Amino acid sequence: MTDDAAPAGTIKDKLVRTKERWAEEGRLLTGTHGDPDRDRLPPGQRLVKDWPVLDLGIQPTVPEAKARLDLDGLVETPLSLSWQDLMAVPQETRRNDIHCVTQWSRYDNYWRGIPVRTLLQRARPKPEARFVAMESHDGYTTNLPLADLDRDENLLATHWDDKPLERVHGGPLRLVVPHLYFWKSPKWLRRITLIAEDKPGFWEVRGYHLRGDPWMEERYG
Ligand SMILES: Nc1nc2c(c(=O)[nH]1)N[C@H]1C(S)=C(S)[C@@H](COP(=O)(O)O)O[C@H]1N2
Ligand SMILES: [Mo]
Repeated sequence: MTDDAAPAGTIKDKLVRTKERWAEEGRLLTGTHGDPDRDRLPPGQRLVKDWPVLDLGIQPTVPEAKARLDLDGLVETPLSLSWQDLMAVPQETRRNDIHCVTQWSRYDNYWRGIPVRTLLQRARPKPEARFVAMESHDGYTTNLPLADLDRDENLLATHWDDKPLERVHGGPLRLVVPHLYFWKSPKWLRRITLIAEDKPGFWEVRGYHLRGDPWMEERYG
């Protein structure tokens, strides 16, 4: 491993433009709603067996010595955790399906990591905190309602299939919020900031939905 969080790549401008056009055209919309109690695949999605890599093209190497996670903003106790601090938090496992807005879904992903709720309970959100803004080592940003982050199934994943999470999939630390489209699950996560008003991230300012529920087809908005 290198001793710095070195970016390895450049932004894929073509991918960004294509996805902006999809948002303008409302591509892939079926105009229906899915029922997660009845169907396993959300509307307009297609099942894959492999695990695609999807990002802006900058895949930073984040050595564990430099991996920090800050949880700040509208909290009583801001946290700034080193890798050692993070590894001292009890880990749990989850199994879930993931759904990318570019149409692929993948079933039965087996994660290990830190429950988001453990850290939220330590930081203690203030009553006026209603949204979160997140930032990653590649410069990627995305946002969520706090209620969508504060869920039992959400993990700060360090492992996938009992192996350390690969760099291309966001290792050493990524968020997994399985009930929303996968662009709401930032890889190489660096900071979570609780805020009062919603703040659109990278894809949200380019036509993508503020919340992103795949069952409601909240692709664009
Ligand atoms: N830091 C970062 N996180 C990111 C992205 C990104 O470009 N940068 N892309 C998002 C998108 S669009 C998807 S579909 C998933 C893809 O994760 P994967 O490459 O592990 O499949 O990561 C999300 N998280
Ligand atoms: Mo995506």
